Amino acid sequence: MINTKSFGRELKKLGFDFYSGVPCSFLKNLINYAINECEYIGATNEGDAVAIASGALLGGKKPVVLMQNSGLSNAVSPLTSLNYPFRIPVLGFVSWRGQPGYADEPQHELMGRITTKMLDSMQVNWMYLSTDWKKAQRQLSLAARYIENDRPFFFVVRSGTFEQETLQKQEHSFSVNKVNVAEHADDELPTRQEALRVINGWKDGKSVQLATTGKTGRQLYEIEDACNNLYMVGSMGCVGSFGLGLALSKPDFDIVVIDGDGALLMRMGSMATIGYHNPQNMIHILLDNNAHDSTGGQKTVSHNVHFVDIATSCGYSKSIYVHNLDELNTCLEQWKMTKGLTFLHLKISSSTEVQLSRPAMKPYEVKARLEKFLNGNFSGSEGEGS
Ligand SMILES: Cc1ncc(C[n+]2csc(CCOP(=O)(O)OP(=O)(O)O)c2C)c(N)n1
Repeated sequence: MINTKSFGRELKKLGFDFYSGVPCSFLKNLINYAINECEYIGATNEGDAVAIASGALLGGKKPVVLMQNSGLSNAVSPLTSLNYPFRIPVLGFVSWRGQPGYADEPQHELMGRITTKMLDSMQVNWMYLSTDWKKAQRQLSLAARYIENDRPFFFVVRSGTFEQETLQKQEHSFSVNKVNVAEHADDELPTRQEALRVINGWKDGKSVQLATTGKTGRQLYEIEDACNNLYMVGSMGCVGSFGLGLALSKPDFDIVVIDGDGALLMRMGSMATIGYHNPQNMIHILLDNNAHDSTGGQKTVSHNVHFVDIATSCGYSKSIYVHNLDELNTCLEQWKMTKGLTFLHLKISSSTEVQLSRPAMKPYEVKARLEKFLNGNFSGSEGEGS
């Protein structure tokens, strides 16, 4: 068995001190260590944990994700369509429930057989974590080298790998909503392009715009490609979690998350995590066209959902229904002055623009450019525009 504290401190020495995950009993001692001695963001879903960790990486952290192998399936979308194309390395620990030859419950049997095959298929480098301390130390150094080369690395963890680590603290604080503005007028239904132009007008040398999967990113790119933009081409639904990880790790930057109704509905659990952790420097804007516009305009059920109330009950400090572009502009102006985790819900028209170009840069080039911006290597006007 490995002494969990020594292992965690070894990880810390290598720079890994930011964790996100969903618990597994095989990993509970490492999770307890992370809660006791590091920053641990408990996610509602393993895919969101990967996205939170990925945002934190852009913010300069070396993040770790912890998950049961059942949850690896939840993480496939970001691992294949965020971490892979953007070359965002995270260090993962995935438990090995259902290890062939060992008695386990039936729901783990198949996943136990395919866990490492799934990692291989996703081109994630991995190793079984040794229970021998010296070997485990060497494995960690090797993993750190993979991470330095922008590739994720996962350890597959067997039962009984970590010695007991007792949980020292459990947080029970509350994030409380202070402003809730409900719908009280007719919607003017601007186009997505008009809404994005207003949002983009508030971009400055200290803000980052994260645009959700599909046409939102493509349209923002058309309006203005900029070093402080990130177009989330894949990993639908992950933009909020990614924004959370970035906002927490870069508190001096304003993080503007631009979401779609289909995407937000896909991973709505992330709002609970965002609301709880409540980064003051994040605004979450939902452009709601009641459709999956990017894939042909199929209806979503967003017309039946009160997002402002959901954000309110999740603990967003301010949650505001926005009826038109003037209100959107006013909200952004006020947010620039007062900050606080804010949710804006704007209904937009469902009419789709004919042809939108796609970012000419590769996702990993967009990431590298944003990292450079966040590290202050762009100056003056460069930081504000293309
Ligand atoms: C996990 C996953 N499922 C499905 C898709 C395909 N897809 C890409 S964009 C999109 C629609 C997104 O809808 P919404 O967030 O409402 O934005 P809109 O297209 O309306 O701008 C879908 C279904 C995907 N990329 N990833």
